[in-house]
Amino acid sequence: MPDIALYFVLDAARTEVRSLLKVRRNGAHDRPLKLDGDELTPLEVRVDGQPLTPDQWAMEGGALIIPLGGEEHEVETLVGLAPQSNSKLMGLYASGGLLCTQCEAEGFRRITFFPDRPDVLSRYSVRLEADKRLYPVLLANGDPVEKGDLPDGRHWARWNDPYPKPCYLFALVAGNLACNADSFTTQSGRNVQLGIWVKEADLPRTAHAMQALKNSMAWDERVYGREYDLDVFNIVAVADFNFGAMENKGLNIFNSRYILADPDTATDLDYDGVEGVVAHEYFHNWSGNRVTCRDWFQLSLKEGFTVFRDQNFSADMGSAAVKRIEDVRVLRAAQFQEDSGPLAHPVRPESYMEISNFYTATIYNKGAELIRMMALMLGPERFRAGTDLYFERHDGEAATCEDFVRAMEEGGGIDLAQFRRWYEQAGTPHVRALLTHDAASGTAELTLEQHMAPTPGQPGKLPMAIPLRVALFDRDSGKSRGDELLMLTQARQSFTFDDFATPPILSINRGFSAPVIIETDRSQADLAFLSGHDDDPFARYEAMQQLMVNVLVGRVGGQMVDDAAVIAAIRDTITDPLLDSAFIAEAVRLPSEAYIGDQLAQVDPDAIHATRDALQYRIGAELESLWRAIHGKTQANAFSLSPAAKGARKLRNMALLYLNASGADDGAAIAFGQFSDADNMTERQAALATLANGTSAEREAALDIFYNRYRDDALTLDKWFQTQAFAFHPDTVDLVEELGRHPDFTLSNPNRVRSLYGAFAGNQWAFHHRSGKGYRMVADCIIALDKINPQTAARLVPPLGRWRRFDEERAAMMRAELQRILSQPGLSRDVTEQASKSLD
Ligand code: HT7
Ligand code: ZN
Repeated sequence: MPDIALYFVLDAARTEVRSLLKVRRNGAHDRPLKLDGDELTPLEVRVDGQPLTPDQWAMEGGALIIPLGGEEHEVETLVGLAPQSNSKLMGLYASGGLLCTQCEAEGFRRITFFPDRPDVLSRYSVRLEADKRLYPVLLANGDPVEKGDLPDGRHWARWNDPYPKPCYLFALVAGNLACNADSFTTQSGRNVQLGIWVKEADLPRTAHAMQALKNSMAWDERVYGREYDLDVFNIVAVADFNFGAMENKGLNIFNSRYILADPDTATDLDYDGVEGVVAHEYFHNWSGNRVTCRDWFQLSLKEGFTVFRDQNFSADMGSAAVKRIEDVRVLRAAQFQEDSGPLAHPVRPESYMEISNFYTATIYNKGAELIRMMALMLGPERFRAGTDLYFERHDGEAATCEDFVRAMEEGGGIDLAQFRRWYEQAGTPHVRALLTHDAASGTAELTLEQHMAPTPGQPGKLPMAIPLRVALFDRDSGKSRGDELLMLTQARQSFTFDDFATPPILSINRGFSAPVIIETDRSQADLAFLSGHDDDPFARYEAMQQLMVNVLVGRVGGQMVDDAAVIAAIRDTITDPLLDSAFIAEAVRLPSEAYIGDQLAQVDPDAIHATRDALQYRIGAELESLWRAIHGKTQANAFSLSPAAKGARKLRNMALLYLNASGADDGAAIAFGQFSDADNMTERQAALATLANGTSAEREAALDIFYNRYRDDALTLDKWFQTQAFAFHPDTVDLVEELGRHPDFTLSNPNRVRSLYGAFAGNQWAFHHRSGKGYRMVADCIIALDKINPQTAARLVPPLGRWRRFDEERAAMMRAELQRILSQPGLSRDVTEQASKSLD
């Protein structure tokens, strides 16, 4: 399909789409032309200008089948769409008065008949026509070429995209939008017009996104030598969106959550989210658009690589150490859980029922770790040689993960034969590390053993190639001899280190060099040493976490484990003048209840909650005066997004949390004071969250004030729902049930659904309430939402699929809910796949 011309007559109730396809037979065969379609009816079909009668074409499961005689033809179809009734938010749909599209993965077939697969690359010319009063702005991919007015208050615009692209990158937007306009001059001196399009009232909230875009453009030139290739780059923010954003060529469409930010409504985390997602979508212009995927099994080719690129960009824009800690926390929470459950799949999957279910933490975050390991093994110059070769060799092509690995091998000069298993084998490797010391010879020996548990469809696993950054610390001097990169390639392997008079202390998987679970029997004393001395910030953080995990897991298992080492390590950390505040806040944060559960053979949500709460109380009470002092340090200057200011807010919020955990009489009053006085959302929401965990009178007051202040601002009201759903409150399960009936709750907006039910399902203590009510509520939501938006419904299923990890009673109730979901008539393919795999 070398060329496609599309003609849209746009209207929310009834849109007409005429498409003209240049069709060329691909190879020697006599099969008819098959054009994918989903909920489409052909109103006209023409071949080479001649109308076909209905007996000259056929419908086959939504697809249009047209027998064609020659080698080349022009095929024309006309269809009618109803964007305002499209609640799936795939294809062309209406959102807050706008008309917009979402085509990845298979939405284009809901707009027109077309071979909807990523390896069909075509040049697009698009004409949009609409009522000028309702839709004064008409945008599509590529560059604008012509526009004009029509009688009866109508107008039109034509856009051409010179770069052949797969149809999943097609986009249009029509609406009443205001533009934050700016420009960027590329390294070769070309001027690019940048536009961020939002509702007029939201314009003041677009500055951060624009700065992020310009920083991303400069960063991709500097770090990867990649320049932008069109004259315009537009971004549009929409309120109803199934995902974070979409990298359509020259016309990115965003969930407004990842564009709009100001200090009054966005937390520092939200600001970072905007920066990261703007960068991610921009970087796709090369890793995804110029080089795209041959088929959807290769999804991680673009997603894993692009996540790796956006993570490094954000690290360069702020604190690299803290960014790495945050990224690993997300990986462990989302991907390690996925890898150990019924939905585990390789980074390059071998089958799927519904591709939308495969936009997972494994494809994105583990995929990024694979690229990170290759970059580590190659070093910066050879990695850059590999990416240069990849872009040069595959520009304009639909490529595979194998193509990427081969470019790394040839460009970087490395053998990745065994490394390829990371793409094939699902599951997280466990690495057991044992360090022994021989005083007579002064040698230390590190023995590493790896194993991987079976995953669905993969009963046996082969050893992986695991790059582990390691350092040994001399016990007497407190110094290490520096970092070494060890390659663990066998099931069991030993490494020797000379000249150690006394047994050294092991620092392993520094920087989280490989996405594995390390098992060691390092003592609490050795972990305490590393938590205070390790010169790798990630390893230092990790030692602190392990210290805490040992206490928590031991106590949940009924052992009397002393917490003195934890409290001393926290005291040393918060009083260390050389550490920055953001790092301190990360280091002293207790592991989440879910993470503690992951370390146990069976999850006991009540015992975990009580044990974690008790340790939090001890840390709060023992160090109360220090928490008070930290919290009392208010910021002298006006609000700023400098790393120092963000770090100070993060640490102050942590101090507030521990102060409240200490049981101090004035805890709620201090939290309410912070809530009332804050000049920014980071401190306001943290105070609200702290109050929401308790039962004070201030809790209700703060929730009411927050609601009344932000009731007309959907993105900020999401925080009100989310904070209550996340709260460690004894009645969270009942409160969430009530919130599901709140007049501001709606199933038609994915952000709102995720804020309430997504957050609730991530609150281990509340969701796994022994009554089973949490399971029933989430299942009810999935069943109701499936009729409106199956993609978003399917994303709520995985928490129910973790039943094997719980006691028999809870497991039975979770299974019963999965069975109830599966028994619904007309259930979508999306939810059917997730629920049936979860039951297996
Ligand atoms: N590549 C984009 C994926 C996406 C998506 C997938 C399924 C359904 C809706 C969707 N919206 C966007 C986003 C990204 O990774 O950049
Ligand atoms: Zn992406």
